[in-house]
Amino acid sequence: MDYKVLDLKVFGDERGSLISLEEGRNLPFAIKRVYYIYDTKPGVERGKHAHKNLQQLIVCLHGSCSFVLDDGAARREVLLNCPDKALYIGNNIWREMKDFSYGAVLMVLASQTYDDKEYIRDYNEFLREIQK
Ligand code: T46
Repeated sequence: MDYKVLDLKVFGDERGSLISLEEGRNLPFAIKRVYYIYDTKPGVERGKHAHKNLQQLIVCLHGSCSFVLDDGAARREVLLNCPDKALYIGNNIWREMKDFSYGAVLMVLASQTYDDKEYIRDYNEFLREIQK
């Protein structure tokens, strides 16, 4: 399944912590878009789609959230609960996000600009797409 959980290097000292995401070093693509998700309401689930052509790196900057990842053959669950952990997701992975803690903030770095046409929002269509 085309996903990875990366342990990011923390530059920490008595002043606090700093993490850098840099193309070619710990970021496997050039960033074309950044978005963030916050103020999620209790019990909500988000995502429930796959992308035909999009790589993303996701960091939970505050709080926690779970990702369910599915490549049509297996399902994995990843808990993001620390800013020094990043979730990389490649193409053709169905994702669902759930269990957002109060005040959770997710930052997402994306390899492409927003294009609604490259989303697959129907699970059966996703299964058909990955058979091709
Ligand atoms: C993903 C997960 C992790 C835009 O106009 N531009 C954008 O760049 C994005 C990401 C969204 N939007 C609009 C489209 C919808 O009207 O914002 C609204 C909410 O988007 P969506 O329902 O797709 O949000 P999530 O949280 O279900 O999914 C998002 C990303 O869309 C998706 O790529 O992998 O976060």
